[in-house]
Amino acid sequence: MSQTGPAAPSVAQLEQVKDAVRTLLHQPEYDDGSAGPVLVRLAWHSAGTYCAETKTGGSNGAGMRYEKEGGDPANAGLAHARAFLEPIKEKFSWITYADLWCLAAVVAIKEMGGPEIAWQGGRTDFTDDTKIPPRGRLPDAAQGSDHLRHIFYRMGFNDQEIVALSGAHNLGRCHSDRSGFEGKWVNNPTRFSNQYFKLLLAHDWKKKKLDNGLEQFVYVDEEIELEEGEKPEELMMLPTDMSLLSDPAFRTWVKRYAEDKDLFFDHFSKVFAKLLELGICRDASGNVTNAENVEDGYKS
Ligand code: DDH
Repeated sequence: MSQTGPAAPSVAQLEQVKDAVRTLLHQPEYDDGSAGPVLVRLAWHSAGTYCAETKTGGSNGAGMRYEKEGGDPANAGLAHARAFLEPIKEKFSWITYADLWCLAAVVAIKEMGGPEIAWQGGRTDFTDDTKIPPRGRLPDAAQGSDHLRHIFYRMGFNDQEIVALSGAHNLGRCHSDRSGFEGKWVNNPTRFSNQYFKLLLAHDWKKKKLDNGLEQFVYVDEEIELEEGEKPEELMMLPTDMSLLSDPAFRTWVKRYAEDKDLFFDHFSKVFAKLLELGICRDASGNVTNAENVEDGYKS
């Protein structure tokens, strides 16, 4: 391992980047007014390619800058998140894309009312696409619990962690021009909470076939008082979300998180930190030992 890398950024330098992310989150013209949800998805998809057995994929490298990963249909729409962050990368060129993507998600979650998440830097960026893992490692929303276990066990997560991670669907929405699914999971999709679990349990979700042939689950609140001309808002769940209800081991955690917001926040904080570290090896002082260009990695 090289000790020749630049010094790790100071707390003050990191604070400047975090401040810039906080400012950027406010996007009145975009979706529900916040860049937060799509930034969280960017970090998750950058890390979620990890395979514990082959030790490939993970949050190092920022491979989505290359067509091989960025052009994967599973990553449709994440160009918006990368574009949001580009001016920050330009201004603070010392931070790598791989670190910035993960840090932005941590800042976004906190700003949207979520828990504090431990974050460590040191990821480096690939300089070509040769280390990008094959496509097909991210979950397919049309499938069920066997698929979820196949995908998330490969990354090294257990059943409890799968459910906790899925709670990120408190945030954001599905876009018909990205995944093909449509709508949001909760009424306020820019506020981090355990509402997703509460709604999963509370409602009688009905299957709905979309014009593109995809099936999702929906619920319309008939009780809600509407202004004249207002249409009742439809909330949605993906087939994978519904499998958290039908699978007994997953359901136990759905119930616990619906009942106990603090427990969910605590578990989410831990599991999201673990997600962001997938594929990163560190020595005792926290230096990354397997970065693409170790010489360029920070030393503490
Ligand atoms: Fe997700 N997710 N996700 N998701 N996800 C989508 C949106 C968002 C699946 C499918 C979809 C996680 C797990 C799963 C977020 C965070 C996380 C969309 C819609 C689909 C489809 C995309 C679009 O049309 O724009 C599936 C399947 C799984 C699973 O199998 C468990 C996890 C683990 C996270 C996480 O962050 C820990 C977020 C945030 C969004 C909203 C994005 C946006 O633009 O808004």
